[in-house]
Amino acid sequence: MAFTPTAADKFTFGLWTVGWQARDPFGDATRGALDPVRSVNELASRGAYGVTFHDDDLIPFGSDESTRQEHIDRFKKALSETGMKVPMATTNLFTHPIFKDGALTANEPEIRRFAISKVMRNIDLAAELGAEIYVCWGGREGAESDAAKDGYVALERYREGFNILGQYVIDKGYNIKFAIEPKPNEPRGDIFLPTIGHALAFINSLEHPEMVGVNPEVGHEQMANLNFVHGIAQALFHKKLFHIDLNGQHGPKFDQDLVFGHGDLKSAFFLVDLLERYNYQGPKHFDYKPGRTEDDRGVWVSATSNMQTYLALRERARAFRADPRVQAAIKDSRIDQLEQPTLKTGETWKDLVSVNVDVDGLAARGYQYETIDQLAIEHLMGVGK
Ligand SMILES: [Mn+2]
Repeated sequence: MAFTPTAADKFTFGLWTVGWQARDPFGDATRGALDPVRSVNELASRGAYGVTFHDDDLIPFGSDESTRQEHIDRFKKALSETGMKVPMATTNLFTHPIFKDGALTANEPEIRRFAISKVMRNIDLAAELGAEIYVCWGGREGAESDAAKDGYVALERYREGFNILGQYVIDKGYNIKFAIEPKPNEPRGDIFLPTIGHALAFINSLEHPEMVGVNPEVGHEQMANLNFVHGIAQALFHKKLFHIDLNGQHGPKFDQDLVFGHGDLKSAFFLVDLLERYNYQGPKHFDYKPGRTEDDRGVWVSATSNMQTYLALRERARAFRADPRVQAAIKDSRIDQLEQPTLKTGETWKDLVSVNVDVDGLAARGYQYETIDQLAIEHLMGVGK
């Protein structure tokens, strides 16, 4: 494909994505460990803007102080040699068995205190590396049995955790905001803050809601059978789209983390259309997993595919919007009338007390959405003209 990613596209990848060794609940790793320095170099050479990491992706859990510093120094050297940025960082609060009952919502205070300490330590590193977004995915914050966890009290502890971390960032003077990543289930049977909507409501309960937004992931909302484009529209509407995780998923089943566009392609098309029309300026972060079937070559092919697919969809979406037939269809279907406020200037509810319209005529009208939908499909397939 003729699409060349550039730094201006702000494509970023988690170290854990290309670095996934493809261990799953039924099978061992199919690939060796990947040196984060190599990941930085490979991604830079393919046009990525930056990388992101969990603390444990870079510094193995339990490393002593000097080992920790060696890992950080090597990583920083690779960043400065390639010009790669670190716009986001996050904490691994799910792999180590200490977190098997959760981190910020673990029943035991000792574990919650350890978890917050682990987050604060990595926030220091995130700030040092220039990250402005700190993602919080609560993969283990949940339960398999409602007998095991009080869902009301768990939210109180979750809120307490975010309030402590928010105060930490304020007191340290860091230029960092948090982004909550919702997911309905997996690894827990049910995870707290399962969707974009749950997270948005929760944020309003915090001491500093302005410091917290969302990091929605394509596959996570689709696992809940929700419309990701609508979810992103609502996050934008509330000015809470601080970050985004792009990948692919085939509806409600286990978390597939496919390459972006390799799941629901039509939804991906309208997602790119929305992000571009509303001028989303944050990183376009790929949180995917190269197939377990792939070797090293397949890993890097799939990394490039994510970026190529985004750029191809952007081109298709622009062509769709520029097509005079689409513009005519928008008018013909009266789609643009949604922009007109319901009340005219100076009107109040009093003007709606007795509304006389042609009820039968309006009810009989067809919208012709089938026309614009087919135009979208034709542009998506590259046969529109
Ligand atoms: Mn996922």
